[in-house]
Amino acid sequence: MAAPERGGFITLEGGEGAGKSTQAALLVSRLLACGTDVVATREPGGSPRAEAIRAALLAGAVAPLGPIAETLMFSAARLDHVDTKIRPALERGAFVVCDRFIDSTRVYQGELGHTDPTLIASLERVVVGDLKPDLTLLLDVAPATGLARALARRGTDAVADRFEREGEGFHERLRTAFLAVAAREPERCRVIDGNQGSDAVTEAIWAAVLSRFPRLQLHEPKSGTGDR
Ligand code: T5A
Repeated sequence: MAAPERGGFITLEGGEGAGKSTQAALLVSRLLACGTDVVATREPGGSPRAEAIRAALLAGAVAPLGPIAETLMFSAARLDHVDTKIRPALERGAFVVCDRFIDSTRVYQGELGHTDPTLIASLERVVVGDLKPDLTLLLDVAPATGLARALARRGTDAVADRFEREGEGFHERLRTAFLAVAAREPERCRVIDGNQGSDAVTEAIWAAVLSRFPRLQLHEPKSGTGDR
């Protein structure tokens, strides 16, 4: 029997509060409506062992060990996530929609954390190998908008995570670095204006997905059926 066609690997990237989780969930619903097998996941985390590492990273427990240790921990989480969840899903022909992936490491630990880019590239080769995303959607928002959204969602009583605690200058640099990463790989990355209302962002994302995976058009429910 022929092996199933490899599914599509889609990642969403961007700064804090850019709308990644919101749009990832909407994209998953839309892919499901096309009758596709879809796995929704996120980083850091996505598998039980990687989720345990996520808790330590976002609580800031690893930061005192320094930027290299932090980079290694993100990579350790990714290794388990790729091996136990992403690769098996793609091999069975599913779509994988992942909230953050390699570009977050390149930007947060590399560009902003000053971890040597050759170390980041080596880790990427070992951990991810040829499993690069087919499509990366970069949600680009003004840092103040993203931070205000993240704060509104969290509520004022909850504790900000390690990265939300950084100042606005950090988030400006984050935005610039994500845009630079996308510019270096234009065939993989699509920049989506995340400052727009949620519906407009959803439509821009779907247009990018259809352009990368035209076969989905054949399975798309007719508009107006409310079937999304
Ligand atoms: N990290 C991660 C690294 O440093 N290295 C790595 O390798 C990886 C993988 C993850 C942290 O880890 C770092 C990066 C991060 O700092 P997280 O909690 O997963 O932490 O953080 P984020 O991914 O940044 O999640 P956020 O929740 O902050 O942002 P999202 O997912 O982009 O935003 P979302 O969808 O939750 O939306 C936030 C709020 O805005 C509203 C939503 O309803 C929600 O209330 N909203 C909109 N409002 C108006 N208009 C729109 N278009 C809206 N879209 C969403």
